[in-house]
Amino acid sequence: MSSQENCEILLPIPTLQPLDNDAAAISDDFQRYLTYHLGRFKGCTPAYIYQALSHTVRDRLMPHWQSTWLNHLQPQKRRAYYLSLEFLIGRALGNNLLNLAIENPTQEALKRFSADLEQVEEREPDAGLGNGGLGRLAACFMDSCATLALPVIGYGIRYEYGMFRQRIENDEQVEEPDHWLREGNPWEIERAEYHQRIQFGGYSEFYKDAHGEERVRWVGTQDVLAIPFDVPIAGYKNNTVNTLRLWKASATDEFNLQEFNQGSYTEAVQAKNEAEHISMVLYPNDSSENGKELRLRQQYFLASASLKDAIRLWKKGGGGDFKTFAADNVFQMNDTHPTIAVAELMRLLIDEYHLNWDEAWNITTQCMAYTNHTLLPEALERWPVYLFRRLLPRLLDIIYEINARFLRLVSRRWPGDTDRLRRMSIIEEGPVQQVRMAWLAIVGSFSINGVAALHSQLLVDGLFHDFYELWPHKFNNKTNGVTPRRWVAFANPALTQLVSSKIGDSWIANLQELEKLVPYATKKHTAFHKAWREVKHANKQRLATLVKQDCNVDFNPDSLFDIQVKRIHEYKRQLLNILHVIHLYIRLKNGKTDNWVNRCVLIGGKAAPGYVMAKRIIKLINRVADIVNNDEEIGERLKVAFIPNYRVSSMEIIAPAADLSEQISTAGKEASGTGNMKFMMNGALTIGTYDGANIEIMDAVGAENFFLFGLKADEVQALRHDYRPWDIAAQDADLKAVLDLIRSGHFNDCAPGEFEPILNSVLSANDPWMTLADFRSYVDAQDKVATAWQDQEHWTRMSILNTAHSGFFSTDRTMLEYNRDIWKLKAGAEI
Ligand code: 26Q
Repeated sequence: MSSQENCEILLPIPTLQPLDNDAAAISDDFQRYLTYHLGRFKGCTPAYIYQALSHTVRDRLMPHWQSTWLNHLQPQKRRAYYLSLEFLIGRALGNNLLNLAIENPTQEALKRFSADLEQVEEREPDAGLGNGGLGRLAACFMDSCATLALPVIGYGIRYEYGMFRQRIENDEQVEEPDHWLREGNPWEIERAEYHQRIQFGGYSEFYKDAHGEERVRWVGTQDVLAIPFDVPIAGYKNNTVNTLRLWKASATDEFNLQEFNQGSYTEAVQAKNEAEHISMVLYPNDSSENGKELRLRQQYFLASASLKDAIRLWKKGGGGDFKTFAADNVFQMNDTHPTIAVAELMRLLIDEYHLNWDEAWNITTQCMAYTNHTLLPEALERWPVYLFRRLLPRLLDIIYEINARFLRLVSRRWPGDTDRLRRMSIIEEGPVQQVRMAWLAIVGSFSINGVAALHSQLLVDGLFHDFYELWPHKFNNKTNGVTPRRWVAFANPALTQLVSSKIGDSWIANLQELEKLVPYATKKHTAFHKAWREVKHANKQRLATLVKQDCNVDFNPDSLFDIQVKRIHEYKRQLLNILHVIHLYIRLKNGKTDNWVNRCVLIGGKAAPGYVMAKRIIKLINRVADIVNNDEEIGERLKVAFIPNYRVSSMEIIAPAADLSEQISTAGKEASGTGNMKFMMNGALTIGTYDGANIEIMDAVGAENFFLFGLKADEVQALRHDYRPWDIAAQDADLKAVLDLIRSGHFNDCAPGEFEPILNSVLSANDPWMTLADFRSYVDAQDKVATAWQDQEHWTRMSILNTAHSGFFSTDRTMLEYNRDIWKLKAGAEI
């Protein structure tokens, strides 16, 4: 792309006026897209109906997108940028219809073409640009920022392939590529004119500038272009449309030409391929896998492109004097993944804008903020220094300098404390030197937050304690949330209607208003209670249909729906769940059916492709399901299913249908959890450990409406020194029976010893997840669940109270707290 092409010509583009939203206007536009744009003259497949409808809806976002954008670009308007390697958006069509409040006319318009809106919505592939909680949180944040009219721009990567699709074959996970862009993406707009050039490789060169100043430039690099694609993020009925800007990697032209002129056409194409690899695929592991060069490339690609773009926007909005840059801009880093941004901003300010070190450092440390999402030490990102030296040599110079200055500060504060220096150094010494990304983030940021009260406390007590002693003011908590638009209003229209019929509909944008449901909960035997149960029953029917279709298992909606969906990880303890299922199975086989409560247990989630134990757990779940479901003696008393390919759009069906939400991680391991909040909002009760946001959920709803069990985080730590799981098993006949049954090969599929590694892990004194330690209290809590279920009126009351007290867990609240404490932005048209 030549610089001329890059020169913007200002056109007299008018302010767009809102389009008509009646069925006739929508149907006219739809027809025009189908014919004039897509060239479909007679019949057409559902895929084209989806395309045409999406464009019709996108047009209706455009006037608001234009006005929001112009508003955000006003001079001196402070903006926040959410930097994240993941945005797990899911589908857009239904959500946009909801936010524009045009579901009804759209439905009517489609009827004129004998098309059904629900079926059309099903055509849309999920935008699965994330692994799980962290990526979905970013998407919920974007939704709330738009709804609150906060000037926040999301920056991410436009992965060609999102999270892999999971199939279950012979009870095992099989991964398939997710080519979600194959049929085009009507929601994105390419803005090639705003591309950025990203450098890799090369070396640092020292030179004197025209004024004789010593400067450094990064030269001899192999460059890649970053092309932005914008996705509109609509606020809820508020005429605001924010922007999610996703970068695609593309080869530079000269890169190709150089090789091409030397006659090596294939090499030129290969270079192009390599450049474009950067945005090819999302890494599918949710606890970090260290050392993969392509991943580091992705991280720098995102950080550099986004910072350069933010500076460009700032300049365009009148910025020029970097003294005001930190007053105008704040960057929120979603975990350590984009934290190379700290060093990149320093590089840009020093090498490109010629600020001195102290000026640049002051700016950087006033506009960077870091959110931590994990306490697991193995998930803390470290990159080998040699990789940095090869890929990002100039950035390594800067990191070394940041570290040298930082360690000087530490040694002034704690003279002679070499052990502390070693602990706090951004560079970890050892056989292979490593860059500790979390340390870089902490040193470079003015705010560091955890994602639930317990998690934030554990951070400052443990992992980040040294830094907390140095800078206590930097640390804060921001308890996660979820957006009630997608997770209640869109996913659960029947409940939405029922709630709104009692308390009006302003709760959708002000979730604390759900408290008004409390009086309706406490009055028993009312029509409201009955209607509440009917809504749940219908949602369970909808899920049962999906389970039948995807798992070929019969779920009876009259049974208790007991659900655990999330990534498969040992710390999340899907194993504990399945041990309980086996325990119930044994009880039934022994004829202990008194006061039995029929249960349907649903488990779903993806295992990282290289996580052998997680895959084995999936297999065990499926084997147990096969045996239990096909046992005639068991019948409807117990059903078990593993739902394949758990994703955002399946949660939209699952959450509204849950009676019981399983949040059973080892205490101190789950930073927050957000599925727990989606279930609670939809009236499920939680069975959970004292971990992550479960604690705050229990505080909000009251211990009497929550099934708590298990060791607390400090008890887990204390027990570690003398953990004897085999003694626990020997002393608990029920547990022993469960383990014996697994060991007997009862669930094996002609594969002797196949679940031995699972038994060994739970029976090991070093089992970090201490599954057996919580078995007894988990089973007891499950028995309380069953007893509670038998009093349906009481259960209904608890269910309503869960929804009523879920207001705190709206990301609207979370975003208001980020804004109050960290971003300090002015909403809407205020400047
Ligand atoms: C890192 C390096 C290389 C490759 C992959 C990764 C990687 C990718 C994703 C590491 C971690 C993740 C995702 C982590 C995650 O989802 N954490 C969850 O974040 C939620 C939102 O805060 C919390 O609710 C969950 O408790 C937490 O597990």
